[in-house]
Amino acid sequence: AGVATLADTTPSPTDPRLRLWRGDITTLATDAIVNAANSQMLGCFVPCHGCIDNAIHTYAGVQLRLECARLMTGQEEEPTGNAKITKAYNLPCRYILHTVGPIISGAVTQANRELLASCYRNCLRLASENGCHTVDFPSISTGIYHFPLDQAAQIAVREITAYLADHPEITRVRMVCFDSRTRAAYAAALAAQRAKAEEKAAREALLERIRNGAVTPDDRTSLREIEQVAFGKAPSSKLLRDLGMEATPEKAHALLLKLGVWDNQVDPWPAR
Ligand code: AR6
Repeated sequence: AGVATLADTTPSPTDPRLRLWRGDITTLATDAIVNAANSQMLGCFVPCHGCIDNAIHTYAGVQLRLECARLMTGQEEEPTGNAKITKAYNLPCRYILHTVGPIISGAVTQANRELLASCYRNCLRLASENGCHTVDFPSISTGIYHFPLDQAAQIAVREITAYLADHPEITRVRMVCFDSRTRAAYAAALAAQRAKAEEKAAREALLERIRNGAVTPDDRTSLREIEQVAFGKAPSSKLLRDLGMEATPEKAHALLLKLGVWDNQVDPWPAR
């Protein structure tokens, strides 16, 4: 009891270093856990409050509040999206990364999304700079700050995956989901990411088969289907050559449309 192993986690289908786990972040022996803080960065002051900031400060001990106060000397507020690092005192992890997520009131704006993304990026950057290999995130901003859970999950999964792709020094990121609703939202975000990755891979493989003149009977069927789409103009001869489809411009045009190389609204062929 009270001990979590990797066997308890669900790996991301696109990068097994990213995992989901349902539980309490203050129990984890890891290099760094992330705190969803407020802009004062001194911890929650509401007794018995259910927020993560309160749990982390309670279990880390009062020394954490003192270190935070020292870090905030001469600084009134921590900007949203930034991150600071402290020791973890009585917690079993080595460090705490404190970040302030965006507060949502009304519709989510692009600025809100970018700030949430930068919370994840800045925490991971700080983790790398401080020699951390394993990092555990809560679902930032989706509690008291009211960021819609599904959108927040997509942003978190996207940012963490993108960071991992360029940073092999981070060997494991765990998304710690406190309740089943949060767990379900992050599982759905991972599934959506996998579907997107599979679609992209399938598209690239089809393009490759066309270039190599190795179109399969299944490809032919889908090509026939898309030939039914009406086209006004023909694609450029260079693109056709690149696709190895010089003889059938309509097919190439239709195929590229289907492959999402351009969308229907945009004229892909400026006057030649
Ligand atoms: N372990 C993991 N996740 C937790 C834990 C825990 N022990 N406790 C809560 N969560 P919130 P916010 C989840 O409200 O929305 C504070 O008062 C929780 O279920 O803690 O970023 C700060 O001082 C939810 O999924 O953070 C700020 O004022 C997620 O953590 C404000 O709350 C975030 O919920 C920050 O709001």
